Amino acid sequence: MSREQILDILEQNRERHISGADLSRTLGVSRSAVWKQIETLRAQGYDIVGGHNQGYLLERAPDLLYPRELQKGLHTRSFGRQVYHLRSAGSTNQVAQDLARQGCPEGTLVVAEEQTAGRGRWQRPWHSPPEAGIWMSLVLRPQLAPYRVPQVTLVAGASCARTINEQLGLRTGIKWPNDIVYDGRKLCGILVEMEAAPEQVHFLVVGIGINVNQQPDDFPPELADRATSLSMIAGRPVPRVPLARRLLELFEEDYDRFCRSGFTAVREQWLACQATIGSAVQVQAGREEFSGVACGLDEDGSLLVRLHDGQIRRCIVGEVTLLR
Ligand code: BTX
Repeated sequence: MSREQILDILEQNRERHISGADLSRTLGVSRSAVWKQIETLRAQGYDIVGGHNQGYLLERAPDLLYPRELQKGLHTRSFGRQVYHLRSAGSTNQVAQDLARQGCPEGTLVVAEEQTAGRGRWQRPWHSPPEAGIWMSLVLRPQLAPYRVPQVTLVAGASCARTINEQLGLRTGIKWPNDIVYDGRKLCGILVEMEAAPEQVHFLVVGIGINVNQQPDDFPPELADRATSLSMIAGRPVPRVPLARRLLELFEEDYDRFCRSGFTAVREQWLACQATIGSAVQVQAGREEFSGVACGLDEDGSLLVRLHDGQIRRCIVGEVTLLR
């Protein structure tokens, strides 16, 4: 007998208590074995009321990113079909990289309730407190030359913005290349890491961090006026499971289009959610720094910036600051 079977039965009977005797008969185990499994499920966050004599009723599944919860009604081919759920991880990108090296299939997902060494680009830290956000990494194995990998960041950004906007009825924007912002504050970040030969990517790990249920006090002082969360914007707690599930579906859809038809197939969608073009920007690209007005997105995903002397600069990678 597995806990999964008990959960299946309780989920199919949300309107009535199921007696311990019925469960033990159906599953062919003793009533005390059933009780032990119920206690374990409670410890995992499942709100099960009742007991030996009254029978059991599942009142509420926890909003934890358990494979079972994420995969309930998940419409994807490969994204999230294999899920590694961790209470705590250093960095889900690191765990996913290790799995990718061991040959895990495309779409393998690593999610953690908390990260103790979450990272952003250039080894910057990513603050990932327990049960407050979606901290996840997906392993992808596209047929792609390494120079096109920055486009995957844009595809993921477009999918994240689309998911958030659709699920919460918001108008968040993408700050090129990898941040989702609302009212100038960062809500979500994307970190794509790769292992590749000169001509061909071996695998990519797409790390996505979405601030969901933090309150202002949950951010460290240095982020207090630069970061926000969905619940701070919406003014209510936001369930993480449906959001993560929908993100897997929309990201797979966008990624498939990108693999079939290239970046142009996703470019319009990126443009529909962007919050960069038209703004005065400062750009840090390697050791170089320049400012101007972001004036377009090239066919290959590069940001076009018009400098003060009228020249147009293309940025393939870099850090953009929006100037007010
Ligand atoms: P980034 O380099 O663009 O942004 C990192 C910067 O963002 C930090 O230096 C800090 O200023 C700010 N920051 C840190 N934490 C937060 C936060 N929670 N909310 C808003 N701003 C913050 C962005 O890199 C890419 C982040 C990817 C995170 C995911 S989580 C799952 C996966 N695993 C992992 O280690 N990283 C990715």
